[in-house]
Amino acid sequence: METQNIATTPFDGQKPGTSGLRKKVKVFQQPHYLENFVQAIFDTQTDLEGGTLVVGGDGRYFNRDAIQVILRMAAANGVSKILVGRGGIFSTPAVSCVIRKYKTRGGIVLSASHNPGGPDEDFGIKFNAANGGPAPESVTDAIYERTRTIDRYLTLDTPAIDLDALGTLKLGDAEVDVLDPVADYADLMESLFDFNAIHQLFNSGHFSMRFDAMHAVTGPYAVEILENRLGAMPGTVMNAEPKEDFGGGHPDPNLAHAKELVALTRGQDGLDFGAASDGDGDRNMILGKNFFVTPSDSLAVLAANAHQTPGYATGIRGIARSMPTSQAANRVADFLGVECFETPTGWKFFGNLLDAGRITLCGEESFGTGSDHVREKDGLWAVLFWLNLLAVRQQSVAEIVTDHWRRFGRNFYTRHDYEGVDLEAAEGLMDHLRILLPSLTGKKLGDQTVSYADDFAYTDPIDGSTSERQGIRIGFESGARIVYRLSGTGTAGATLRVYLEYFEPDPARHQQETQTAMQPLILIARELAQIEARTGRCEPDVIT
Ligand code: G16
Repeated sequence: METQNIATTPFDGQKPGTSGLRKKVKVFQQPHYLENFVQAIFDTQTDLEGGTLVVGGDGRYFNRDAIQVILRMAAANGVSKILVGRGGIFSTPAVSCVIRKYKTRGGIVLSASHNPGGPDEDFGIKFNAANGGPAPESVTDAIYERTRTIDRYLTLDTPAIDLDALGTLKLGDAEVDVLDPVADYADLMESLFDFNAIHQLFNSGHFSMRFDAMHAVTGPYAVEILENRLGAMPGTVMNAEPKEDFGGGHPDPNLAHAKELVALTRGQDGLDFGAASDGDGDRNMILGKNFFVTPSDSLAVLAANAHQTPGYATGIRGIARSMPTSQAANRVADFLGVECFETPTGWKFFGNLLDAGRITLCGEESFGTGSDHVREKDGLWAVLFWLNLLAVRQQSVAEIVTDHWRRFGRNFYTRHDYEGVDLEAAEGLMDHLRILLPSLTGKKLGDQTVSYADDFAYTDPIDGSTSERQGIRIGFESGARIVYRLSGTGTAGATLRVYLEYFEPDPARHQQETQTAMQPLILIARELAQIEARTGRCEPDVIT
């Protein structure tokens, strides 16, 4: 079959953000737009020629079309074998699992994660390296540079191939293996957690739970693992059927977007356990009866209890958290006598530490938790970890977390998001803070004294690469912190994120309501950044 060499010209703005290239579907549907980016991957990742590539996505609108384009281009660019999930489906952690299990040279993941899907909504694409993790900045920068000069792409003139039947097909000189997207991932989960103990918990007659797949990719994974393998009641997985538009919802597992699930955990008859995952299955939210576990606390609790699960029975080597994530994990690391790293936002920054064996667990405030079992954050993994702890500790979610606070103190934590803010106004706000930074140390703001103020910069301890301007940090003598960042995953205007944290050692004060307890710090943060004056917003759109 003859390779077609198609002439093209560059598009502006194909620079990957926090997690790949995310744009509106309509942007991706422009002739040559997707092709240019994909060709830039093949032109820069020359190892892929003659190797195996994994391709899959979260099933959102445009997933199927994009996969056909990528398969043809992969074959035309000399990839010898392509592993693709049935129906074009793979969750993000499953792609990572499959890359590692079959030792492929990388993977292409199609997802805009927790962003809504549909013809007028979002789409995304990212490249994962041979370690199974998101490409580091050196690679995404190279891909971006290539998109700026691209003048042709390679493809084949073939009809769409059938992705709905398992088996091996020929595409040009390449072989396409259509795989069960769930099996390898489910086996990996079974190797890490005590499935017998969880099975007994499910059959004890005194445990109720729901997992909300939010009509996104984890539906089939959760049904297989929770209902088929672990014996949870049919229907335990709600919104289990993946839909191209996520049923019109916003597949972001947080208190604002998983309302139906949250309501089921409330009240006297509330569920004992509720959990949810996002569009592509890498995020998680953990709820107990009338209880929300912040992602920062979740990381700290998992780290403190990891030895109680089979996969981590020998202990953990170290922990990493993204900079805006609370410092609760640091306290556990100190107690365990292991290292704790503070990295910029973005899962890609954990890759080197995981590969070098410096850390076992890592997590982010943005509902992401994971370990060295793959190189992506992993929603169902976190859910199974919690279920394993509930089963062996025979305690409720609230008991486990409040016990944790008693042992380590509580890091009160909240994030306030101002979405769809005018880009110039948001950048002006950040510049204003940058100008203030040198004058802040020693200054009193409200009842807090600033102990440091900087624009976070990170030097990777493994390869020495540096990343600057990763968010404004203002630390106070009390241990409290305010962090300001602009999101790198949005597709419209800017999203200002304000992360707030303060430490409370006294158990008598651990039960306060978070927003009330944090009000003084919230006011300091708003005033310092002149949020209302600069953005016109007096309240955040989303509070988590
Ligand atoms: C992505 C990244 C995460 C990051 C999150 C939020 O998550 O993989 O590492 O924490 O975005 O980023 P931002 O604050 O820049 O919007 P996901 O689930 O969208 O892939």
